[in-house]
Amino acid sequence: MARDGAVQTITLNRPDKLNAFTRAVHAGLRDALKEARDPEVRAVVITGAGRGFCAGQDLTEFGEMPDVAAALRETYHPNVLAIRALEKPVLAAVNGVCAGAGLSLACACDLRIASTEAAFVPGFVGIGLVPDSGGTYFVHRLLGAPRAFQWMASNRKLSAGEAEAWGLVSEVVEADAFPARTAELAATLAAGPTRAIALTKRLFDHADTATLEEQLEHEAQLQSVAAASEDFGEGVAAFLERRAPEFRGR
Ligand code: LHQ
Repeated sequence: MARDGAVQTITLNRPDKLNAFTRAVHAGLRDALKEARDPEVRAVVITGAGRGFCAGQDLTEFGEMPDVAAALRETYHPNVLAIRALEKPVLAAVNGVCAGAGLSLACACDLRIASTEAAFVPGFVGIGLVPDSGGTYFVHRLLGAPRAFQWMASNRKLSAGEAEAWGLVSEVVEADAFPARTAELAATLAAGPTRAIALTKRLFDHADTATLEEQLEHEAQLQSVAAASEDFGEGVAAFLERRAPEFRGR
């Protein structure tokens, strides 16, 4: 975990095993996401050490998992929910291969960029499992049901370029330029009006299941919250003074 100004970077760090999830990896992620709640943190990056992003569940720990559902509830679910609850943007910087619950983790984030070295593998179906850790929820929203189903029912490895063409990632960057581009994008996000960005995230999370009437009402309510922020005052003042706004995230 590293802090650079208002950006907190969380690096999954088991490079020899492509950062596959163990209990220790879950615990580290949980602590880091807790720390990311600090209001001084205005953007979070999740990435992987070495050549992988995250290969999902460590398959050698499966034996220690007599109750799979209980293990998911205890280890994966709190972290997925913590990412969605963070009131700031979370960027998945997919540096290398992601598979299984590692793919779900990337998709739980607010946006994804990929290195040319990245690849995306469903994983679950390859070992006879269903997508979990939000895999069905997020992938189906990102790709649409037909494409998501066809992909998750195969175990096809998607290249970074294909992932971009499908809209799974918003940008692909040459591997040697990837760390710098990640830092640049994270800094731009961190310099934004954090309250408004967080409220937008909340609105998007509800948009799929709301009626239009409900969503209009939700927007109106959260707009009154955004309109009470200091950053709104600064945004309007900067516009009128013809200068760039200096948002402070409150
Ligand atoms: C690994 C893993 C791995 C251990 C690579 N475990 N060592 C959660 C909990 C409860 C219930 C069920 O579901 C879940 C969620 C899930 O995530 S289920 C899906 C689990 N993940 C997978 O099935 C993916 C397995 N990995 C792969 O298919 C490949 O490794 C990928 C496509 C990710 C990468 O392939 P390569 O680039 O060819 O790398 P590699 O296979 O050579 O892996 C490098 C090393 O990492 C190797 O270790 P070694 O000591 O031989 O160098 C692998 O054994 C290890 N590794 N994934 N999930």
